[in-house]
Amino acid sequence: MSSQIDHLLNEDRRFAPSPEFAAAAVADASLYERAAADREGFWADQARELLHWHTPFTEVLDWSNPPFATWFADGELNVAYNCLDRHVEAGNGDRVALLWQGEPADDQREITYAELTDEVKRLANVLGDLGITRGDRVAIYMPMIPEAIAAMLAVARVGAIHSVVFGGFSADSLRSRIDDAGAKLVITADGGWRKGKVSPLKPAVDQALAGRGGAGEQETVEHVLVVRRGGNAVEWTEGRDVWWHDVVPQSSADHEAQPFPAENPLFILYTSGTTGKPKGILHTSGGYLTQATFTNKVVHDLHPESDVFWCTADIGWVTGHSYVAYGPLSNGATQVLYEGTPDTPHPGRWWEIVEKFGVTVLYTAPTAIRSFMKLGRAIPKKFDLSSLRLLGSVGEPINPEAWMWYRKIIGGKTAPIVDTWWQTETGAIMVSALPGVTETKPGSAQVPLPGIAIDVVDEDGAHVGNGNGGLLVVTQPWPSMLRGIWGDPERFVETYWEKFQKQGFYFAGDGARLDDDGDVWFLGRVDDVMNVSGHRLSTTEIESALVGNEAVAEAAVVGASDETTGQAVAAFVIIKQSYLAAHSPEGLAQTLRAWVGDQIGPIARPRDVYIVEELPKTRSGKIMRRLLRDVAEGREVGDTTTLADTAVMSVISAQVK
Ligand code: 6R9
Repeated sequence: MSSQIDHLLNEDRRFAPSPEFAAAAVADASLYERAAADREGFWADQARELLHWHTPFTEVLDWSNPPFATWFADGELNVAYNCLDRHVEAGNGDRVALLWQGEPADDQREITYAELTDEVKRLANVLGDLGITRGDRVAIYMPMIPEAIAAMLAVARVGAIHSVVFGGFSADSLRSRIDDAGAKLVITADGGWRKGKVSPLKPAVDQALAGRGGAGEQETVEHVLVVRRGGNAVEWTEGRDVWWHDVVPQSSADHEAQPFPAENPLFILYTSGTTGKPKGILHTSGGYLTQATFTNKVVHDLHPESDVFWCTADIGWVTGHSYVAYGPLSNGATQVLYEGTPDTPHPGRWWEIVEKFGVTVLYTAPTAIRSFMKLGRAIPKKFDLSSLRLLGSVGEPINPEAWMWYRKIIGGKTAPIVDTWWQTETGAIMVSALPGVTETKPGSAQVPLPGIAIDVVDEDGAHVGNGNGGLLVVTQPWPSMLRGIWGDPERFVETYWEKFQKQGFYFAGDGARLDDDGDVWFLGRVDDVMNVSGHRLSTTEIESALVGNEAVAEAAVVGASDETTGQAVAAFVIIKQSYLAAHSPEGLAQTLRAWVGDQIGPIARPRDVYIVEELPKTRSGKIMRRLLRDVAEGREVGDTTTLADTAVMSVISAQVK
């Protein structure tokens, strides 16, 4: 066992749920028992209990043609009906669905389930007028405004397929996604508010669609539907462009939701990150909605009549699909939707929102938590956060120090934390503690959810056993699993199923380790695993050690090629302001090198420690280590188009030189 495993296994802090929390929790241990006794029956129960089926299903899972699964295939439902109409019909039309906060402080709207249902029905009629029918693809390129949620639901309502493209992506990224999906309609806004000013969107759509339709080029887009939000001037293509406010309010609010088969495609979502053509991950309706609804309910302990849920993710990534658009609305919950950035107009904006709306359940990413840590506790302490009773984390491994800070400073030392592992491909949460049931452990995502079968295996697919590291696999199909890669079934098989073809396991691409209790610790993507002098080292492990030092606010580690050791550890660290003032950069680098050596072992001691002001991140908050590797290896920095802030890399390159 390597020294880094020992380091992780040294984590002995445990937090049992309080008796009060456990007593009121949605989940209880019987879920595990039921699922263990009959996995498919368990999911069938969830699908029947949590959703309305226009036509009840009799089949559960069909796995006769792996890896192509179907779930509940002979059932019929309407996803939007499940998220809207049924709540109104049950007498909850007056419940607030969206507590929307625009970035400018006085831009605020409360939208009830009845109002949102109305808006979606009108929009569904407009989509019909624009020629959108079942199976058509609609690109959505919007800021975080209620119309964005309405757009997703209206597309779902008519049985069409949405492809949400993050509003910060470039015209080129939008173009390639429109092309790959063959989108017929683009729904956008003139612009949205970001960092204190209007950030235009429509010009990028115009640019993406400009000069198309020539010889050999097939322009699939027929119309662009535009919400007025930013008030910025926009160009207009007559006949193609349509203002939302010219057509939606005028349209009829009578629209009956038609049933569609459970396997009707719901959305395509392109995965960000690595090189090459983006993959259009395809999700369908019944299984996806079952697992999104179930996990949102039990993992976020959602009590729709009393909770105020806030998932801070943008709708441009999967967390915004499952835990902003679909999960909370299917559960009939009240949620906050915030348009702007966390630091506008002041660094306490999020905490101000928590106080203002009385947020009870907060779901966010480790990168956000660490950037708040960097600013210091004084900022959140200015606000009343006592409404928060449960905290969630997603997107990256959360290092124990950030976990503890989250618990103490944001959660008032009482709110349980659920560290939830899943992917665009899995559609919904797969590995997480159940609040009120599981004793939590800082840094570990812990256990598969009831009904989910995972394992940690070696290169040959054999279970590694407790105390060992390996690769995370999903060993049984699950309801919200991806159904394929849009237009590329071969790539789907190759990417996820070929590696463990013999066993029929889904390969997630994540390294993981089982501790002595059998709990799962995620170690980052396997492509982020370094090999230093023949020792396997995880980037996450070393980052976690660095952040454990009191001087460090944030850290990113990469393996840089090294003549003698194969790879060497290169660390990029952000130092807390107070330490920067009092210490020299050389002294700090020296101290941190020794610190990592002490924490993990000499093998993990970074060769280079670069002190920087910022780290390159994607819009979903993932550190782009590939770019840091370019810097550490002295290469020209590669493609930065998926960065949230494309200027960051030139700043870092300049600082490192
Ligand atoms: C939901 C989402 C998926 C990748 C995944 C893994 C990393 C997500 C994590 C986590 C450790 C967690 N990841 N949650 N790693 N602990 N709780 O993030 O989807 O954008 O597709 O990313 O994110 O590496 O493979 P997506």
